Amino acid sequence: MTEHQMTFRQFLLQDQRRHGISDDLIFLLEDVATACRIISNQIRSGAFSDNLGSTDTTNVQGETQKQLDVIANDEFVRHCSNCSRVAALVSEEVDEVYWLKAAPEAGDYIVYFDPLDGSSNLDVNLSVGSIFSIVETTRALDPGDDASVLRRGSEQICAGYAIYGPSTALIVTTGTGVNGFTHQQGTGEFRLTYRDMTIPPETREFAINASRRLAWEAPVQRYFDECLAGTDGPRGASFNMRWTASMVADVHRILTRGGVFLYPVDSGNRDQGGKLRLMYEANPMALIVEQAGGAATTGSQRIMDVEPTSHHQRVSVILGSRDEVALIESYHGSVSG
Ligand code: P6P
Repeated sequence: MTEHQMTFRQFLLQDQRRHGISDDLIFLLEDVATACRIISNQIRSGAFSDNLGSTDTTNVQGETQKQLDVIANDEFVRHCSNCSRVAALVSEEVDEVYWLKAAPEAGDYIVYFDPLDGSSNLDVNLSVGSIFSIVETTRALDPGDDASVLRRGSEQICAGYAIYGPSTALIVTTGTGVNGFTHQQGTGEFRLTYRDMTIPPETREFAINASRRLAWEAPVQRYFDECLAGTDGPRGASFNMRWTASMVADVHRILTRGGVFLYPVDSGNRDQGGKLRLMYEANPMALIVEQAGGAATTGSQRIMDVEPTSHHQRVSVILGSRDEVALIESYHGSVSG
């Protein structure tokens, strides 16, 4: 069997032999893969099962829920609940923490997830994704005390995402690099197709919602304007821009060919602390990006060092090619320094 044909399960068993990941984590990751496989099928058949529309409910973020947001959330809850080691689930779609064990123990897992990120893209048939993060608790959780699920991103043992694009792929790190698996129609297997993903340190491509330029803080405006100044400007180079309105799709492109992604706190979202959420968007993507040789910062702090204060906390996100991220951080430092 060539590595390219290796299934997700076979890769995880190889990972276990090489790095000692536990049976429970393998089972949990297989359950996450099953949830993503089912969500992918729901999306692709959505037009025929009339579930692409919106519900009449809003989630904790104040966003109108798509039917598929609810379906994807329920699939993650159903499948992650199979593992007896999962003590708690934190979902972007639900205010309260799902407590799955009356007496959580040290060594249990907490799973944080955004079940369907970028779901506003569903209406226009563009890429969406699911994001997940797994922490192994070193101290018993206090069930019912939502604050007890708060962990820094540096405590993650695993993170990943599924991208539902022209093909469905599952990208995962368990702390020893980043690997990706494409869903194979017919067999239903996720097969190894992206081995040891790495992000080039330099880039000439950035991803940002440029319509928010007037709201950005000075360091981000400076970075953006210098990129647009082209070869005669201070960067001495021309830049390309991409913005997909799906963090998963933008991060996947950066993992595939480099780049930098920015969703900074600005005057329009500062009251909420930013747009993107720390526990189930920024932290998992930060682990993946760092494991691929990139960097992930708030502009002033490494994302995975942020001490969380709420499980739906938002944060400024700048991540991707490490030299570009370092330059943007230096602009922040020159303002605050
Ligand atoms: P904007 C999707 O709603 C999301 O949370 C991320 O996936 C994405 O990067 C961002 O928001 C898109 O934001 O400003 O383009 O709507």
